[in-house]
Amino acid sequence: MQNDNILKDIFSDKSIRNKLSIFYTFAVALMIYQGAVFFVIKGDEISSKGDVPVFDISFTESSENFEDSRVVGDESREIVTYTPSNTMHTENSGMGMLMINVTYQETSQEFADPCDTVSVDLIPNSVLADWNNQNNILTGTSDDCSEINLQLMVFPSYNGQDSKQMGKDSVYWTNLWTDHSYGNGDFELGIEVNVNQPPGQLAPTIQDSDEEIFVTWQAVFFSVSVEEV
Ligand SMILES: [Ca+2]
Ligand SMILES: [Ca+2]
Repeated sequence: MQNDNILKDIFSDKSIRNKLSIFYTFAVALMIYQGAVFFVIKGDEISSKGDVPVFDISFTESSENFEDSRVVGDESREIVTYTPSNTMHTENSGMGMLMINVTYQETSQEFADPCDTVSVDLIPNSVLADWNNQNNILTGTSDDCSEINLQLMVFPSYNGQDSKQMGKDSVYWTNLWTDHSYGNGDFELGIEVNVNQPPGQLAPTIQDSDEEIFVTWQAVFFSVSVEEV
């Protein structure tokens, strides 16, 4: 009877045998797939659990320039001020640094009148800045009509250099480089003039008595960009 050996009958039936081989092929393929999923996808997941995120931090700079001038009398001191605009503060992440360029010529039009002696100093005040940074140049002097350049580091630790940072999240790094309080206020520059008279000056009516000093303030602002690598 056929009932005596059902398995034998099944395997002797060609169509059933084909169906079974398709089933086994599928089963083997499924096992290979599952193994691949575990070793490739799960494996990656497992190894990345211990990884620390890395962020690219970069800065885009923009500047605001403000030009001013002042006639300063002999042996006098004048103070000129500059207030970075609110627009620059709100449109950027922070103010990085302040640069000041001072120029002058001898304007008396007297023959052979030598350049005067000009001294300038950026006055440390209540405006938040990195006033003690070793890269600051807060004073300068000139007696040959050469320009004077001062600089103040404003946002602590800002140097404009892109960097990679590990750990935390993008909000943390963005907040670290976002602060509108630095450089927010009135910067004050003191200007002193000591005139140098033309040689052999005898007539008191044509003495050199002052000088016009030109000041260009440049506030360098930056916007921070944080991207996970
Ligand atoms: Ca002079
Ligand atoms: Ca002069």
